[in-house]
Amino acid sequence: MSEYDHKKIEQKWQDFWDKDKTYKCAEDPKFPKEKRFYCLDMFPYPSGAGLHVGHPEGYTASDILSRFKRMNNFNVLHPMGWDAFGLPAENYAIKTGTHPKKATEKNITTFKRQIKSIGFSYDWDREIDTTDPGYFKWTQWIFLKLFEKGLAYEATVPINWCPSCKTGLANEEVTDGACGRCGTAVTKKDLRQWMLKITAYADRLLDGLEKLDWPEPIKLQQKNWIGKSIGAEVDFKIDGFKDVLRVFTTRPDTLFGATYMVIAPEHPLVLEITTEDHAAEIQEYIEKARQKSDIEREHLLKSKTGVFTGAYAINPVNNKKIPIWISDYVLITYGTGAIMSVPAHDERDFEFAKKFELPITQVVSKDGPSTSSGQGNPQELNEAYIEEGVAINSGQYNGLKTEEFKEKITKDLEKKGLGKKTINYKLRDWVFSRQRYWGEPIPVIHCPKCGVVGVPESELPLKLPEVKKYEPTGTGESPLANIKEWVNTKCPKCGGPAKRETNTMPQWAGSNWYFLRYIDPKNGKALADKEKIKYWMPVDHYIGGAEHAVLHLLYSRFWYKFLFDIGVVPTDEPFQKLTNQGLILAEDGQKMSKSLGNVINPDDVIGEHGADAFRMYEMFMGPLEMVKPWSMQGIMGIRRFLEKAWRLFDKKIESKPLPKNIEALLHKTIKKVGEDIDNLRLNTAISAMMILVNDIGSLDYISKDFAKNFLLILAPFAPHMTEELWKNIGEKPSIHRQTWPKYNAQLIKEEEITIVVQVNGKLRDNIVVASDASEDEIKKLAASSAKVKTFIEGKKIIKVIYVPKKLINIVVPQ
Ligand code: ANZ
Ligand code: ZN
Repeated sequence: MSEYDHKKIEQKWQDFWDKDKTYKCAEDPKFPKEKRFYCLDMFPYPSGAGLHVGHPEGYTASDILSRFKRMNNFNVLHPMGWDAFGLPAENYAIKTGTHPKKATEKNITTFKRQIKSIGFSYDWDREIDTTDPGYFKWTQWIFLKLFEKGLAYEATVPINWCPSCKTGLANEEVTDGACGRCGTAVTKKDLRQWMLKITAYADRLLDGLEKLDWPEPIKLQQKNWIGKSIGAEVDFKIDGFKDVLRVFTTRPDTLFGATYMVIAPEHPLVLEITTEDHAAEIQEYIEKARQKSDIEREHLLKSKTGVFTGAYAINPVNNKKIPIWISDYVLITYGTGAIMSVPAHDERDFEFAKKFELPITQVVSKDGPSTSSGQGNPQELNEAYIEEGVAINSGQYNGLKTEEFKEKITKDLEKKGLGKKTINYKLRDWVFSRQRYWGEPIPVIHCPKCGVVGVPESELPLKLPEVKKYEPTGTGESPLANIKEWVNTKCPKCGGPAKRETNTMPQWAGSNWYFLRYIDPKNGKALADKEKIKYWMPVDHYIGGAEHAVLHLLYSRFWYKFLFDIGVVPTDEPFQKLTNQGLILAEDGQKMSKSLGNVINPDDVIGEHGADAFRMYEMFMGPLEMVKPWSMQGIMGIRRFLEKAWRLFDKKIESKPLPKNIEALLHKTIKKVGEDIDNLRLNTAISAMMILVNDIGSLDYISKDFAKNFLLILAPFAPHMTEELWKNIGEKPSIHRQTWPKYNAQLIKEEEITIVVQVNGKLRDNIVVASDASEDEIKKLAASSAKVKTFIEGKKIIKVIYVPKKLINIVVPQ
């Protein structure tokens, strides 16, 4: 009896696949466009900690899918690379003085060794590294194009600033007011920045979501992030001033219920309108607000704070004088930085009004003035009524439904020059510069005469200069600013003395477009050949973590749409289908973390149980999208399955066919595994193969036909073991170049059962169904039998009794 020794097998076949270039892929004209398949993984950041068991979860799923597609005669592009710029390598450089490139290379080596040990079918000839100048030349090239088109621009803006990392951060990099990298509380700092005008694409980024086959929660997160709001801007006169206070509202129909105004502490009118007796209090409040992040300020549950300015506005619909307050729940960065408060119909306003005893006037009711809920004694509202409804207490507009009212009043205000229809977005332009060393230099030059000039394309890539110290200067300039020889240069336009931009790009830059570079990784003339892009794009299936719901996936879509606009790519959405893998937790059900000491190291698992067991276990843990805890027990179960499968091949392989029921089960399994892979239901595919192995275990022989078919369907899951057994049964490697087996539909059909159909306990018919037909199917079939119909037609069915695989009894009134 031979022993299943994964150590002997796995390395051997990995070497073979490397030499054989088994997974090499090219733009073969043999495969037309509809027979190519681009299966993409979210490429990893090669951290110092090495591969995490979460990485191979998505990678195994995409590998199984890629192998399956290849076996189904698809030309499959399945590449891997490294998202290697980023702060950890730089922080490590600061600590140890090691060049970030060195640390990065070392980490890549580790990651690559680990990934290769799992036997994925990547075409390694297409490997990319975002820190390679041959790669980032094109990241810089895209930036130059954005700059040429006015979509990359300079602005001095208050940005999120991490005092610990000493760098600016994008909104997307701030979590609950803290730096997403180090957790330090983020403050605001006015800095000159490079910005990308992603807002110019807001509508297209929104509309494009419609046609994508993505998980709904991800689409929703993107939608909310873009945050399109249709409403109106309305002008309120300020009592005693020439200035007007402009507000943005999504509910102009509630104007009659506006009982006070709130403006952001940073609003330019604050100091002007504040009366002397309130000045000190206002000053103090402004100071405090400055120290809070937007997220803290917006938090719904937070108790509201605010101060009265002493000034009043005039409500344009009823000329009532209403007080103007400042409060930090109004953000200067959204709308006009000022709101009309309608406490009866907005939760935040309601809470504020209660706290400061401001009047609450109900102006919308569920069903109009005639009902009890409509006649509001306003103080009776226990909470804001935020639903739409019918107008009350609104003068000539009473009785109008919310939608009509909104439209009508917006038009009326427009006529009087008091307002207009307005669309607002939550999406902000993207702060694109970082004051750090380890990123792509932004390829522009500042000339005192010509202004900002792009580095000529012929001078790309603009490489990073060597520096001695990697610490950011802390003044808001990157370490590059200290390298005079690099900074001082000539203006490409006028030839005069000029200075290089010293900011670098954020890590997102390189990961924005990497999937295009895999298509043509060595091209020196273009980011990728146009015909090849046309052939491969869009990505058919993208698999990765849900934590990229907004950042990476929104940025990539933005750049891709831009590349579409300048004619570089043929479509305007990069990723047709997206699947998110669920987090893998530690055995204790907690997140894996070094500090808890519960991290599972893939190297250990593979060493002990083998890559095939590791792969299959990760897929068997549960549905791919689900969050699930690791279990050593579980992986041992998979290992035992593989050993059992291995021992099947100790049996005699005979030319006689298998017993009919097993033959049928084999073909059913072929069908099920294929369908399951197509739908990424990999756990149930594995269960089906387990049942097959169990059932055939009772025989003392297997057939050649069984041997081949079984190995073929197991091959995408356990590529090493199946390759070895394929050779052992006398076939030529590689099994991974074979065609997916066809199942025999006839055989499956023969697996049928007969069900007795009764009406009120009397036999009326026999129906024949597939043995795996569902209860529902069987009930429907029974009810549609002509013989049965005559007894039940026109009668109410009281109940249907089903005895699985045997009998159905339909009970009707006698
Ligand atoms: C009056 C009103 C009455 C409002 C009502 C809502 C309900 P979205 O959907 O997020 O766009 N708002 C406007 N600018 C604001 C700012 N800078 N900071 C905080 N809140 C602001 O929300 C738009 C609504 O949020 C606006 O409509 C405004 O309150 C508030 F029954 O105006 B509303
Ligand atoms: Zn110049």
